[in-house]
Amino acid sequence: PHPLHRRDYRPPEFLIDHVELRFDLDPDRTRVEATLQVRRNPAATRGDGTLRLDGEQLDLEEVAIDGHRLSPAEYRVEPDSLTLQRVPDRFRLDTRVRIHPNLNTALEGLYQSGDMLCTQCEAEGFRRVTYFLDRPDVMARYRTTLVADRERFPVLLSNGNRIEERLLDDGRHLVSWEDPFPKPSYLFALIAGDLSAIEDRFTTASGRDVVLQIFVEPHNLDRCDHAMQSLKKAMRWDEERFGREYDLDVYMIVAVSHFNMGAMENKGLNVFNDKFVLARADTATDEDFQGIEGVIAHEYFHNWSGNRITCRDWFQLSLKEGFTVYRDQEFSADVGSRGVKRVADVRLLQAHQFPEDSGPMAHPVRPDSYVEINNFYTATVYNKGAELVRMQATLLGPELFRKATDLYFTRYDGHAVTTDDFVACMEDASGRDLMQFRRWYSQAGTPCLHIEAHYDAEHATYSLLIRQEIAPTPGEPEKDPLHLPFAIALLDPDGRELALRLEGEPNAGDPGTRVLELRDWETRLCFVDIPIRPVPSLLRGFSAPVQPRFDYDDEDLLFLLRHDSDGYSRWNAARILMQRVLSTMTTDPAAEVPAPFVDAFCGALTDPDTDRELLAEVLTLPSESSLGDQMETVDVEGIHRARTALQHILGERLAEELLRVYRDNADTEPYAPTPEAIGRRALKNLALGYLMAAGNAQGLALCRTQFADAGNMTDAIAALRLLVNHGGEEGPRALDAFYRRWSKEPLVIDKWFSVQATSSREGTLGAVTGLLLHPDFSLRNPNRVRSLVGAFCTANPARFHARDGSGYRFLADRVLELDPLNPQIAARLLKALIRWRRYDAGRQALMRAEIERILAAEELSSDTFEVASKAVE
Ligand code: DPP
Ligand code: ZN
Repeated sequence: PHPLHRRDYRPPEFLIDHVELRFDLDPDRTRVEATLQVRRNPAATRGDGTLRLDGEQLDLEEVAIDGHRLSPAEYRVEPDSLTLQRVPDRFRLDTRVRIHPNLNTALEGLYQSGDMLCTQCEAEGFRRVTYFLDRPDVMARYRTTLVADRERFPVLLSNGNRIEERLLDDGRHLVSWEDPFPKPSYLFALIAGDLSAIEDRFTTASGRDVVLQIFVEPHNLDRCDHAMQSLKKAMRWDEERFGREYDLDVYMIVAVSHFNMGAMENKGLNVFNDKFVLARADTATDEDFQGIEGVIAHEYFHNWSGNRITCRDWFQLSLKEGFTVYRDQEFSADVGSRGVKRVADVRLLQAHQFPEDSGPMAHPVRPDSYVEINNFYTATVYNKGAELVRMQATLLGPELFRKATDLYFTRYDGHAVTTDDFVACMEDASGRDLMQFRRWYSQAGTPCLHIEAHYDAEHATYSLLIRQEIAPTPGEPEKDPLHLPFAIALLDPDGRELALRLEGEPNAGDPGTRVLELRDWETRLCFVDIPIRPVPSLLRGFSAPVQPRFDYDDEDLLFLLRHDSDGYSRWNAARILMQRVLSTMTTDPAAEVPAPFVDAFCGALTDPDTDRELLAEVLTLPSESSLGDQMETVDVEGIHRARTALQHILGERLAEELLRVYRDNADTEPYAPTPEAIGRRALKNLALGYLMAAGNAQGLALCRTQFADAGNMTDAIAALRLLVNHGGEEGPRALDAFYRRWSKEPLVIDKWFSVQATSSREGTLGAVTGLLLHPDFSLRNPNRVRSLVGAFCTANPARFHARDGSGYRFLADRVLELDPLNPQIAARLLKALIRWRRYDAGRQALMRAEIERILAAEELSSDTFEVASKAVE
């Protein structure tokens, strides 16, 4: 497989204005007839009239140009294309192909999920449906006719509005859909199934009446409410915050159980992984409820940031994903708690994007090359991309940013554009120069900010020296300094924010946060009129995706933890304190836990004034993986031992307070996923976790009761996880009871698999290997694979990184089994192995050997090949 390069982009030589599709649907054999209106692209250089259409795994039966059937000598079929020579400047192309949805285990194109048929066309799945110019800069209007057995597939959906529906005389029926908006092929969708829907309505700001429907299998009808409420909230929010209205008469969401990604924003017909639709208090956790709200909103927001305005090519993926993630983050912050949301987003970025950015697959937010685009649906493109939009919003301020997004939506409506076009709108609307800022899109790697501070009591000045450092990444040995917003406050001894005046400025502003801009490798700042040594609150709100390095003393961190009004900064102070304690305990198992640390932990735990959800974030120890990220060489056993020991110590020393927190936060009202109630449950279960880690007898009794009586899945699964980790006979018994109760609920059974895969018990790999044979396990369902194999390999470092390499062998075996079935999922799993250079020599050799074993396999998908080969380059 060869890489594609961004610099090779050329406009398409031909355009397709209109597409007419007719599907005779059958899981074994589906016939697809396509009529394409093709014409030369006046904006492209004229070639010799050769038209090469993308197409994979299609059995071609017929091709005709302007009604004349071509003989096989007049076209060429290759495994990935259909080529026609000397075509006219404007013509009608008819093709007829057969496809086999029930053999499609890759879940790209048209496939079978349970009893239904569905599609996934992003990024390049449409070429498995019919021959086409399958690239996002070819935008066409679609009319789609679906024909299928009426008993088996009573519901037939596609994009846009329904324009015809009738019965045929052979027991089949026909439904036609027309989408008035031109769209790229990756936004095409169809659904056929025996589905029920909940229905609601929404009236847009300008008075358009929209029908909202969520389609699910009939037995799931009672768990769509939260998704529907989330959708309506998102529609209103986008009108208010971004001035964006919905544009069709109907908005449909369909939940399917076999899905590679989270969800898909097809025009007017979103297809969702059912995990992000279905929720009822007893089957879904608070995290699930929040995930649903976020993903429903994300896909809805794509209607403007993605569909009306799409990407010119796949190198520009972050144009729609970075911007849409930013939009869904802001939505969740507005409808929930802003501080908590920011902390959660930063935690995610640090846990997934930072490691990616320093590993062998590091790439810029706008990549320069790829072998397989499916490998680039990454934390960098999505989450770092969102941070780039956030920084631009910060640099412009709310009014100008809104002006800039308005300009973007007007200027490019109906077009396929680039991230550069997006930044140009930011510049044009604000008059600012973002030339240097653009480097963020083209340069990989996480910058380090080395910060030094000096307080001069005599002159009452506080000066900072900030140095940027960016380590080389694959293919990019030299880096340039970045332009970034740096938010700072200086706190007086009472925790109040000072009014800040930089040397040379006439007046101080109001007390609070100051956003400064850094551009150079080195920046010196001097604040004047600072009467007393302040404590700096740095990079407030995590104003840029960088790693700040500042040598705080413990006292200042304890002070920030107590006083800082910025949620991120408090959380960060707690993290650094915890990392320090854990790092000492990792190297010296006999080390004492400092008393001020325990006191501060206790103070936060019993702080009545802070949002409980934020407290739960602040009081959670850094994960083993994130502790490993802080070390030169990851000390797998040392970290696990230290973290377990610290949990134990805190649980023991603070038993009384933890028990009180547990009792004070018990649920009294019926379940509701409100920020307040979510916070109570989070804090309660956090307390229970520490008690259980310490083997506290009362804690154990509470945990048993909670497991037996839980009125919601959040509490049930938290108790189950603790009982399983606790060991003895109780864990297996609880697992059995849980399985018996939920065996008919696939999404709950996913959790049952996950709890076992992430158990810290010694025999976990054996248990996980055994579960591969469980009748409910299947390599063909991505959610199931993620819940067992994915969870073990990414969320259980102590067991996955077993010194004997058994975890690595287990993963490589699964990748090799999965690759022929579903390359996307196989390649994604393999990413758990690629940061082998971070480990000791023994583990390095074992990990590398497994990657080499994969590379030596006879047939490898381009997905898996790309990840494996880049890992050992
Ligand atoms: N475009 C989808 C999303 O991120 C992923 N396929 O919403
Ligand atoms: Zn998206």
